[in-house]
Amino acid sequence: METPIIQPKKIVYSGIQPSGTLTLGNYIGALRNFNRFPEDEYQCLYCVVDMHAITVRQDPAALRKRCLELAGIYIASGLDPKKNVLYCQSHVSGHAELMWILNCFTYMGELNRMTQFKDKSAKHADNINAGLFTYPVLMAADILLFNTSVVPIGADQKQHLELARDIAQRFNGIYGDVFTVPEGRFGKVGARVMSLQEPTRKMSKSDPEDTYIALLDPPDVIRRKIKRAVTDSDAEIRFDPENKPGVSNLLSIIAALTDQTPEQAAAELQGQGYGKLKERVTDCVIATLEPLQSEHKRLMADKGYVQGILDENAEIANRMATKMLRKVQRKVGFAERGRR
Ligand code: AQP
Repeated sequence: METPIIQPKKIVYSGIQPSGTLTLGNYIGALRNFNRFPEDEYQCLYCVVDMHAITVRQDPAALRKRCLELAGIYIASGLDPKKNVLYCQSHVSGHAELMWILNCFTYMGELNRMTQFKDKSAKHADNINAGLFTYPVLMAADILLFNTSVVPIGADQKQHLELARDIAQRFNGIYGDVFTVPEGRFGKVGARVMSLQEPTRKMSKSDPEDTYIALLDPPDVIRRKIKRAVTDSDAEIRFDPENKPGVSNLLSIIAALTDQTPEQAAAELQGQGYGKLKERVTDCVIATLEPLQSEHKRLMADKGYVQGILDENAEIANRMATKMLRKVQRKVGFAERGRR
């Protein structure tokens, strides 16, 4: 009998910063897509990227607390910690070690073009640190460290992913096929959820509270924030992001949470006012978040369990990372180790 050929599983990798309370943007653009990879084909790693978070000044105690909370959100959103590798970036030193090597294969001109750097420098003019500038190289290291094939992310990270691909191809061009060149996976709807108050800007967890819906906001807060969301002065419910950004953003949220297109969501609300549109958004958001919130509450009452998951999974991630790191170190010519 012929032995069946077992294909190695493809690696899926993504991370979220514990830089604030997660928003509906993080959920729709990234988190809810993490569950969509069949386990017989994919090995998924989801990281709490605390090293990225300190590119902006953080309160240490609050950051530590948010790392655990974010791990809880991963689990509460349905990621089984026995089947997915859920871990903290700072527990795996390979991220920083690979980043240093990749820094030497990234050009200043490439980093200068990154729009997130420009946006964040404008937001944090008093702290434009080197980490903010080299953030995309750390992101490339996160991804390439595990030979990742697929990266589920929001549209705002497209440019960073392109850079990771360029770095991988550049490195492979010099040393042979070392890295898998990763592909981005973006949701069809909701890849860019916009601010409730300035719907031409993305919803961001480090912006003022009334601009975003936090995943852990109670129903009355969700209702209030959506009620105050910016729309426009004519009362037509139409999906037209250029001319009606506020209304279109609300339609996209409904569409993303009900697996419709925004046009279908608009058609269902034809002839009704913005009050009805907002009620519909509120209902969809609350129905989506309620189960996640109650599971998260349960998990946070047992922090030891969540900490245990992070510790166990960091060991797995470390083993996987070290294998790749040693390969890269050998390729660039670092000194041999353990050859006596
Ligand atoms: N508004 C959004 N719409 C769709 N996707 C989004 N993501 C973030 N905001 C939106 C996706 O969430 C994942 C994790 O992002 P992150 O927290 O690591 O960093 P970020 O993109 O910089 O997100 P924030 O909320 O704006 O964080 P802060 O304010 O801390 O910088 C990514 O896949 C991202 O695309």
